[in-house]
This record gives sequence, structure tokens and C-alpha cells, in this order.
Amino acid sequence: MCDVMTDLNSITEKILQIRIAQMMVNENYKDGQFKIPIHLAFGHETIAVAINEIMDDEDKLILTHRNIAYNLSRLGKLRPIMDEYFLKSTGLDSAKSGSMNLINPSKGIIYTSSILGNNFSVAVGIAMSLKIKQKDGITIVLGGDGSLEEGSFHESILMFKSLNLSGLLIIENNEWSMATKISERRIHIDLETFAKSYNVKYVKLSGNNPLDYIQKLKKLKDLSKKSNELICIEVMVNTLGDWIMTNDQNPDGKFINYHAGPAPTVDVKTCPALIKENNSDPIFVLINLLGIDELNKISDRIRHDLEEEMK
Ligand SMILES: Cc1ncc(C[n+]2csc(CCOP(=O)(O)OP(=O)(O)O)c2C)c(N)n1
Ligand SMILES: [Mg+2]
Repeated sequence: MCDVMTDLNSITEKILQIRIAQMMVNENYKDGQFKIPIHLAFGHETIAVAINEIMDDEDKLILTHRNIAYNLSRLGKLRPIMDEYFLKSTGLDSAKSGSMNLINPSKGIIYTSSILGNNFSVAVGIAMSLKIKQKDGITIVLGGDGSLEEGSFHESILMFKSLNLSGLLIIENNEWSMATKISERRIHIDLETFAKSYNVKYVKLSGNNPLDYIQKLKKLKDLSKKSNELICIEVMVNTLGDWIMTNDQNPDGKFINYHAGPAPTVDVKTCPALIKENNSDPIFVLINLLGIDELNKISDRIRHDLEEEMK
């Protein structure tokens, strides 16, 4: 029987590690030190850690342009990822994939694509290969809410279902695509209705409670494997950071871009590493679960370890 508090403490360490590591990346980003765009994912830490927790060695993870939280959670280190962003030969993929296509096959991340929707079709092929080779692993593929507009999203679901392939298709819904709020961009797409129309089980995750996410995802993964079926999971996220930008319509800097670039309002010195005081921030949820003193203690330790790693 696992100890819930021990689990929560170790999960908290991992979530804080991803948050503070991203804050450290952001500091270099704010200084204009990167030659490539990076899509930070403040607010996406809980789902990234939960996916890492449910993955076994043979599982395959397929990611999008906004992959930083997943790459950090699978690797458990910052240095090789930071080096990759600096396009150094010591980088995680020897400077071959940079940020938007960053893979880590030794940890199951075998494909990452910045081409919207392309990762779904690749996931079908990987799931088919696992089935043909009778491997134990499952395919887990990520997409953003913007990718629901792509034909490959629908075609891939159709193929998963028609070929009885197991897999978890996870949509991170931050209600943004590029620098546009989804509601300003297009009509609402009801993912649950779509999934049901393909006879795909649909589950929605929200609230950023890590133990809740892990428990539900473990069950869904087992179900998908046992019944050779695709399961569609929509996870509500708020990409935090208030990236205030100017454009022609908003010369005073009222325009908030959740797409790429540094997050000027986020400061690495903030302790604990909280960005928003509501449940959209995984750190806020952890403060409520563990108490501020315990969280500060863990946060100080993680911050120290990351600083040592980056010396
Ligand atoms: C086929 C294709 N069309 C357009 C783009 C340009 N593009 C890059 S990211 C993006 C939208 C991303 O929105 P979403 O999938 O919701 O991810 P988020 O950035 O919100 O995490 C678009 C349209 C692209 N990369 N590929
Ligand atoms: Mg989005």
C-alpha cells in the first residue's frame, strides 16, 4: 500500500522542479540569450508529472511544440535541456532538435513535432507498430486545443478506432492558439461530443490535483491496454505568465500572448514559485494540500539543487 503523504511529497518535488527549472530558462529568455523560440509551459506541470508517473519503460510519448514540462519531467534534470536550447553539443539531443522538436528516446519520447496535428498521425503508426510487434507499451500523444482544427486529428482517431489500437490522446486545453484566444478565433469545438461520435471514451481533467490525475490516468491507461482502445483526455490548463506584448491595436501593452517568448512578469526569485493564486497554478494547489511551510521547505531544497546543477 503506498503512503499518500510520501507520494505527495515526492510529486511536489517533481512539480516544483519543473516550475523552477522553467523559471531559470525564462531568465535567460528575458535576457535575449536564445537563438530559437521556446514555448514555456508554466501551469502545465501537474499533467506533465502525472504522465511521467504512469509511464512504463516500453511506453512511447509523442509531444508538441509546447513540450518543455514533459521533457523536464521525463529527464528529471535541467542542464541537458538548457544546453539544447543554447544549441550546444552537450544538449539533450546534441543540438539537433532544439526546443520545438525535442526528443529523448531513452525516456520514451520518440517524436516531437511543431507541425500542428502531425503528431497524431505519427502516434497511429507507433501504436500500430507496438501492436504488430506485440510490445507491452502504450502510445501517449499530446496535442493543444488548436490542433483540434487539423484534419489529422480526426483521421487519426478514425484509424486508432478502426485498427483497435490502444492509446491515450491528451488535449491540453489552454483556450489559446498562437496569440489568439480560441473564442476569438473559431467556434467552440466540443471535444466530448466529437469523441463520443467516434465511440471514444472521453475524460476531462481539471483542478491540478496531482494524486487525482495520477490515479485517474493509471486506470485509463490500464483500460486502454486491456480493451485495445483509444481514450481521449482533455486536460484544462492555464498557460501562466501574463506575457504582455504590444501590437498595433494595443500599443500600451495590453495584449497577452500565451504562445512563445519569455514571460516578463515571472521572476525566478519569487518564493515559493507561485505565479497565480488560484487552482490554475499547480503550486497554489500544492500549497493548499501541504501547507505553505512544507511547500517552502521543499521549494528551497529544489531551488538549491537546480542552482548546483547549473553552476
Ligand atoms: C500545420 C501547422 N499549421 C499552423 C502552424 C502554426 N502554429 C504553431 S502553434 C499553433 C497553435 C498552437 O495552439 P495549440 O495547439 O492550442 O497549442 P498551445 O500553443 O496553445 O499550447 C499554430 C497554429 C503549425 N505549426 N503547423
Ligand atoms: Mg492551446
